[in-house]
Formats: sequence, structure tokens, C-alpha cells
Amino acid sequence: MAIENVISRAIVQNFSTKFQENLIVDAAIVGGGPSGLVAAKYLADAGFRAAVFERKLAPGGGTWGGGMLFNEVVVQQDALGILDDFKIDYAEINDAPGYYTLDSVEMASGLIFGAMKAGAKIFNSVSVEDIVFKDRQVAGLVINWTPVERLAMHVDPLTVMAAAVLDGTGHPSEIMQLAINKAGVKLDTETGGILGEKPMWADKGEVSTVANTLEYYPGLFASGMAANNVRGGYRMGPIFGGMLMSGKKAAGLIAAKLSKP
Ligand code: 48H
Repeated sequence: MAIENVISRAIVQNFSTKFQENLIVDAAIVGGGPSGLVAAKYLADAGFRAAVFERKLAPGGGTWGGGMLFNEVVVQQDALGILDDFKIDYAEINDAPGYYTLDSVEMASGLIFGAMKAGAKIFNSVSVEDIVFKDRQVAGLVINWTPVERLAMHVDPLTVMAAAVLDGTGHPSEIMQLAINKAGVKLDTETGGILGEKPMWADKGEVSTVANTLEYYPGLFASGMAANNVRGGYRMGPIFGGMLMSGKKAAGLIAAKLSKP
């Protein structure tokens, strides 16, 4: 067989196997930002089948660009254990004990690599365009290739079934929006709807990101900025400890739910 055929066949076969193995997952994570990637790693570490569906070609979400494209970010002491688990380096800021800087490219690539090495699968260039909603439960995702979405091609999607869905889509909390708009669900918030992200207040935002990481509807969880948008938390700019801790908390909540008999 010509090497050209060997290459093409191997890619098609391996992708098909990987995709089929992830058509039914324990946790379907929408968005490969920092919170989604951290959740994926800890779920995979705990033995759950976790798959990340990321719209962009490169996962990593808002981590790559640091602050205003200066490719450094800040984390606080409480999140260092997570960076250690991913083997990502950091250095304490001289005049701000308890706060650390790290290279945002190392963070993005380290989170992607760590999630995959733990056994999570990442499907990039895949957009989640809808949810599967059966018997008043969020039961999975409706997916399509991002180029199909971007070009508005009339191509029907495929589905992934999941015991738990994590909205890690960042600021817009797209999956929560879909659940409200298309399934008419009431989320576990004051109004039943999305309260909306508040302006910048970095220290409060960091705390609320973790506090707002919750199951908002049976089978539907939110992490990171999506969680803050749902429950009206403040934004915090390029400090990322809250995103990392939110991902770890989301993994714990999902694992606890899936482990119940
Ligand atoms: C597939 C999708 C879809 C979809 C979106 O924004 P993210 O980095 O997410 P978080 O919440 O883990 O991290 C937030 C952080 O990056 C940030 O923005 C901060 C700290 N902001 C503070 C401030 O003050 O602004 O990543 C979300 C990912 C992105 O890669 C999207 O492409 C992806 O989700 N995504 N993927 N299907 N429907 N919607």
C-alpha cells in the first residue's frame, strides 16, 4: 500500500475509533478553557470518561493571551496545588506574597497536555450547537464541525450522550442559554434565569467563580466564567486561580453525582 494510503487510513481509522468511544461519556465538557481542561483532568484521573468539545482549533480558551496580549498571568496561593498537578511552573511576585506569575503559553499548553495525559479526550474544531433534553434531564450534546457552523452550512449535527454536561464556555455560558431558550428549563438561580456577569472586582470575582460552580439543573453544571455569568459574579481579569479551582470543584461535583448508586 502506498504510504499516502497508510497515512490517510490510519488517521481515519483512529479518529473513528476515538470518536465512537466518546459518543457515550460520563462527562461532556463544553469548552477547552482553563476550567474545562482542569475538570477534564480530574474526572479522567478519577476513572471517568471525560471528553472536551472545543469550538476553536486550539483549546486553551482565554489563557493564551495573558493580560492584554502580554503573555503572563497571575494565580494565587490557593491554586498552586493544581498547577503542581499539571507540572506548570510559577514564581512568586516580589512585593505581593501569595500571588504568583506564570507564562500563559506554558499554562495553556500544560493544561491541554495534562488533561490528555490523564486520559481525557479533546475534540477540537467542534461546536456544541444544542443539548439533548429527555425526560426533563440534560442528557447530552448536539455537535457539529466549527467550519460548518461558521459557514452556516445546512448540515445536520451528531449527538454525544452524557451523564453530566459541564458548561465551560466562558463569558456567554452558551449551554445554559440553550437550556433556557430551547428546553425552557429554570436554572437553580434566584430568578431561574441567567443573572449576568458583573463588572471587574478581582478578589470578589475569584471567590465567586468557585462559589458559583454548581449543578444548575439536573445533569447540567457550570464552571469558570460561565458559572459567574449564570449567578451574577464579578469579573477578575487575568488572574486564573479561580478558573483552575472552579474546574477542580466541577470535577468533584460531577464525580460525586456519578458515583451515587
Ligand atoms: C464548543 C465552545 C462553545 C461551544 C464556547 O473562556 P474560556 O477560557 O473559559 P473559562 O471560563 O474556563 O476561563 C475564563 C477565562 O479564560 C477568562 O475569560 C477570564 C479569567 N476572564 C476574566 C475577565 O475579566 O474577562 O474558554 C471557553 C472555551 C473557549 O475556548 C471557546 O471557544 C469554547 O469554550 N466554547 N466550544 N462549543 N458552543 N462556546
